[in-house]
Amino acid sequence: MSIHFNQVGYDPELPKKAVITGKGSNCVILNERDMGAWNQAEEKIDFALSAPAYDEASGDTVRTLDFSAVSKPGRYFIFADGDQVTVEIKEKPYRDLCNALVKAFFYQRCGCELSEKHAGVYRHGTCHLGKAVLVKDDGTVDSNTVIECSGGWHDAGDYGRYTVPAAAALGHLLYAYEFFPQAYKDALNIPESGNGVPDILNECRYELEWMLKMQRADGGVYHKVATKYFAGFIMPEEDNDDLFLFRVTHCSTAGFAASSAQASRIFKPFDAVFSAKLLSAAKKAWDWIEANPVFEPFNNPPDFRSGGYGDQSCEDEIFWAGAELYSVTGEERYLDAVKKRAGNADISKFGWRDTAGFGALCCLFVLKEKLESNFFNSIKERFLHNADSLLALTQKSGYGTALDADGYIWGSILPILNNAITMICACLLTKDGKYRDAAQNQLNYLLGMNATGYSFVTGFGCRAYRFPHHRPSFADGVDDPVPGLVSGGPNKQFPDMVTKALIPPETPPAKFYIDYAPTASANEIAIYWNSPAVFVAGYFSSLR
Ligand code: 9MR
Ligand code: ZN
Repeated sequence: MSIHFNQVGYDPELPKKAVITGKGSNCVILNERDMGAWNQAEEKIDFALSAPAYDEASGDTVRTLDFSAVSKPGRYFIFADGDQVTVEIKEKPYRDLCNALVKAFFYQRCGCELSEKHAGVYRHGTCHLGKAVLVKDDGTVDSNTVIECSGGWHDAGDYGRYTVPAAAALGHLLYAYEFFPQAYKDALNIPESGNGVPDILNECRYELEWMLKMQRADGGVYHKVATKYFAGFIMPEEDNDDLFLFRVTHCSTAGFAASSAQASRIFKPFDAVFSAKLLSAAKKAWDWIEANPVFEPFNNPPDFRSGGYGDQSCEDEIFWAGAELYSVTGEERYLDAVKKRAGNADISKFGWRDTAGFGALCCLFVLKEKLESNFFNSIKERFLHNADSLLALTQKSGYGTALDADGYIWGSILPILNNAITMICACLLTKDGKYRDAAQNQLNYLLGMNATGYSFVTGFGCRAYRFPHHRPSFADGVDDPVPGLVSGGPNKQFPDMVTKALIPPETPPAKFYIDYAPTASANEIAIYWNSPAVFVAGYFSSLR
């Protein structure tokens, strides 16, 4: 395999790139229509490749094929170096992808049945309805605190439900909707479809209703609900172990304040009552943070094994929450908190640990008219400066990937898509197409233009990965995995034992990947890897 390309397709009017790892210096592109009549081909068929370049992250020597000149919709064969692939140029190439990336959240729903009507062969029974009992940091149980907290999405390939990553996933989804509403329809065949609310918001509401249950009367928000150990590779309805609730943390509370305030703004035109409920919950969470200023990092109690999601600071969540709350209430105290933290905030990060990027989006796009110009401009300048550094990173990479060789961590798809978001927003701010083009390379990466040659979305692409570390996909007896799930991708930094045993240690970082379900460290899926993909695919779907 030497042609690495976007297996889902190319938009007729956007740049078209593929990466070739073989030896030749040119290639042939032929429209399917012209097969058998080479010499009468309507379009140019010979394409020169770029000069060879060494790509550090993969160890590959690569040449870039730029076939932007081909713009007629159709199926084309690319021949290079003895390899042959079929690429598609078509209108709205990312529409189905974008829908599936959103629908994937429906498949992650917990606490309800997924009926055949909505889930087809991926249907499953009701799961995780039991009440959860609070476990203290020392591992003992507080039997006086037992709550009903069913609902929400399973976090990832496991069945835990964690509020910290939930806030980040909601941040991506809600901004995706707010920036590109035209990309999201009310017809994904989920139970709420047709209710007049776009399904991306219906899906967010499912998570928000659960998060509201995770809030204590004093405003604090519990960190997570999970079983003591990760379940075996069984269907969710078969996972009947006891559920535990984990204490209120600063990051879960501040992250909840941020995403519920943001949601209250976005839901207002659809459902004023729900919007008001979210706002009052967000304010209460904020007040809890103010009343509890001493940060206490979270660690799993001894012998408890679900996702940790521990963080060393919640200043970035407070920065984000302050911005969202200011946007809804106009109260100066929230703005003061934003200003106080802006200088130290890493404003181009949109992940479960670092969330200040969402606060920056609020400042740059939502609060634009409300902020003093000095403050606004300083954030804008820093944001664009970061985007320029990412642009430089993509130019250094043979695959055009916005990630350094040492950036292939657990869930490397997150920084890659995260960086695409920064570049997309830089394009929205400046109208400079160079950011859009560099962001497009990250979408191409997701869909196969990467060193592994896999498309990292199940069901999308001729070489889509097939064996996610995802319990339902493994246990449901269906050959194909649940569609629309994004893999975490290559991870050399922190390989699990299975990956270590199977991949030779000298393998370069961008290839430290195997499409094999047991490898949690490289082939798991997670809600906050799908959600940035929803943003990026939504942007590229909404361009024309
Ligand atoms: O996404 C998380 C990643 O940043 C961490 O390095 C990794 C190891 O702690 O955990 C990842 O999150 C997992 C979570 O702990 C449990 N559910 C599955 C998540 C994705 O692998
Ligand atoms: Zn469940």
